[in-house]
Amino acid sequence: MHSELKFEKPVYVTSPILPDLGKFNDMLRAIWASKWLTNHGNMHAELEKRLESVLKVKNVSIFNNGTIALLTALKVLDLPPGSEVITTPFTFPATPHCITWNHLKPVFCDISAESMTIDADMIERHVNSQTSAILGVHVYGIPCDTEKIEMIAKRHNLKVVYDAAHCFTTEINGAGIGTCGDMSMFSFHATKLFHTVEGGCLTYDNSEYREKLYFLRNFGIKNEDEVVDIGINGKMNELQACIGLLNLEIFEEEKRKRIAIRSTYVEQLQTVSGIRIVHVPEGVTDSMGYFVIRIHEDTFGLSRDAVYQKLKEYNVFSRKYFYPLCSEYEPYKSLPSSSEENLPVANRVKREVLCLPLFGGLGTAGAAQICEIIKRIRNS
Ligand code: T4K
Repeated sequence: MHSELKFEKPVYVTSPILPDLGKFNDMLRAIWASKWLTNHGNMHAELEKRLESVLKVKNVSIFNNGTIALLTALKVLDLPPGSEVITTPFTFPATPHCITWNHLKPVFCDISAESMTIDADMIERHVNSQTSAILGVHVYGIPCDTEKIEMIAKRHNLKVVYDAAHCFTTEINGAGIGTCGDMSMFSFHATKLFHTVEGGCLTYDNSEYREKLYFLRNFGIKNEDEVVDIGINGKMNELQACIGLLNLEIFEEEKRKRIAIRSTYVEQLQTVSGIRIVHVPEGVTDSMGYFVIRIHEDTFGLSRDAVYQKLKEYNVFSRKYFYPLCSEYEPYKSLPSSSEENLPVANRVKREVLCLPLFGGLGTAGAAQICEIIKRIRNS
């Protein structure tokens, strides 16, 4: 232990941006005056409109969190109850849970060793007469093989939904990632680059979904006399929409700081043998949500878990997103598709990945200090 390298205060994997309190107060005054606190208010409408251009998509429907948004996406697509949805085990629990809450069955497909997203070449071996959709996750903002997935979907008449929780402002060759598939979900949780404390949205090309989602988000209420669907309460309140509007003004500055921090990490870690830095592919803009390394135990000399533990001694709290795999969770572990033989790549990758702190306040000096700690850990 090199105590001179220990951080005074805990350094977490992320730290949220926060708008100027004075500006927030000004907006709160407007909300106080209107006494309109939730149920599709002005701030809500304004945020939805602004996000359409920021995300470069045709339609945005915002929700009170990403999970409810994803739940509603699968609902609006009207998939046959009990049908199967092919998805990845290398994700946050929300992804398979949304499938299950919709009375659909998750079928886990292995991931690609390089992108760590669902392996498009493996999807078709899981397709059968019960399959209704594919739910891919652009993990850490690395896009799934959207072209191949859409070809498979066309061939078998399947819907495609993307969990783009990590993808705020990710673009593929200049196009918003939210234009892919039938629908995409973005998370605006406090731990994301852009946030509304809790929140999320759906993006989609087909404008027919807009009205349906509007009803589904509000209990299925069409008007005072009619309830037309089995909806949920998925509305974002005005205070959170207000935080969102203000955070839209500052997230780019945060992104620039993160780009500088990322450069420091890359510069200092790329020559450390046993560490592989995860990059987005060419043509893709990095959403700067995560800085991920993959640790090769034999070459590095220590396991990922050992590095994770040792970093804690220095007050650095990295995260093992996504370990364990969703297929190992109690409700899913007995599914046939959860077997280790079906998921060899995911079972390897889950032991390699480590998300290092990435947030503007860390500064490049903080990142350099973390790199130094990692190098010392390796050589100790
Ligand atoms: N799909 C995917 C692929 C996702 O990754 C997620 C969410 C979803 C769907 C669901 O979207 P939402 O329904 O959440 O919108 C965190 C987030 O809570 C979660 O939103 C996110 N993914 C996941 C990757 O990360 P935890 O359990 O790691 O959170 P927690 O509380 O340990 O926070 C991580 C660190 O962030 C803390 O150590 C400190 C820092 N932090 C956290 C909070 C909440 C702060 O500094 N301030 C804060 O307010 O899940």
